[in-house]
Amino acid sequence: MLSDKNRLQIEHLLSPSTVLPDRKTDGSDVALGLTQIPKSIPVRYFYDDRGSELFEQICDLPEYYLTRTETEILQECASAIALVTGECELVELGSGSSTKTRILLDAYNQSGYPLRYLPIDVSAGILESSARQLLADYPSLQVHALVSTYELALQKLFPSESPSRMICFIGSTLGNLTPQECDRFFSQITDALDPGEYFLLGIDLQKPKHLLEAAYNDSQGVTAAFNLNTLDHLNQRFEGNFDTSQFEHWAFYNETQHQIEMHLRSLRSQTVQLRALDLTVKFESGETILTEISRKFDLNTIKQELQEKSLVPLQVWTDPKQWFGLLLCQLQPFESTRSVQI
Ligand code: AVI
Repeated sequence: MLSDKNRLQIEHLLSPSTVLPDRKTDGSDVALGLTQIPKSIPVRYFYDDRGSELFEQICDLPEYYLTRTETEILQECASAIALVTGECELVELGSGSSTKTRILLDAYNQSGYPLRYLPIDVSAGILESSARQLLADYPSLQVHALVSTYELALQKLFPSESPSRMICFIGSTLGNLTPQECDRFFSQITDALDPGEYFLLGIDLQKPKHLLEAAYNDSQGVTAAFNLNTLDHLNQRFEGNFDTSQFEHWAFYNETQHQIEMHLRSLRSQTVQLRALDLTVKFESGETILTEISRKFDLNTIKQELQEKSLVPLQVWTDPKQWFGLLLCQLQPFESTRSVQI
């Protein structure tokens, strides 16, 4: 058996030499968002250490059904997924603490397949600690962790060392992309897979407004703290002076666009500075900053969109209330792509 040292490889794709200049860390994306009308902040600024911790807490909230429901679906279908794909390498985009992935790892383990897992996350700390925990819990697992954005990692993936590969994008993180970003993302998945390889996608489905609004306005105020933490993150990162007591969390379901929109609303007219960006931003009383969209999907529409990228949905699982969907897709070459009835 290989030692832990030989079973774990951590590769940093975000070193300054690989991504220079980095629009994503120099703050130009923040300056752009805060000087546009309406104002916005890129979604990635939720996830500093405190934000990631708050997100973990959100996943356990009674109103936030997403994590719970997807976990239940995975428990039901993980062995069927392993049966369809056979031995394969699991690539997970935005792996975080890899909690739900363990259900898949267990299923592959039980099928007796050798396991290779490639978690991809921008947070090196969480990647390394969860990888070490996984090595301890799965004695035959090999982990090749990539500290990277999805985009970069998808470009840099080597051909799979296993007979096949499955890229997993679960948790409905797809919902945080605009339709244009989503279209580009699916193309990147297509480019990263070889024909016959797999894509596992978890998505939150459309449902009544009151259920959605409760999930993003929880009674304990964790989502509000998560949203407001973005301002603390910007303060710390760009020498800012946002006063979080002068902003409030505001989230609602836009039924036309089928998306939750999360904002921060200014409680008075005020001026904020971000010294490291040489930026002064004026807010009217009641003015809002868009911090996130969380799109809610229709299964037939998303299946069509996947199919258009040659990602053929083989099987779809939902919970009994049809709140959440998990789609197992297979990349087919363009020539042989046919419309399939599911
Ligand atoms: C990460 N993402 C799928 C979450 C969502 O539901 O869109 C982020 C989140 N925002 C507020 N609560 C959770």
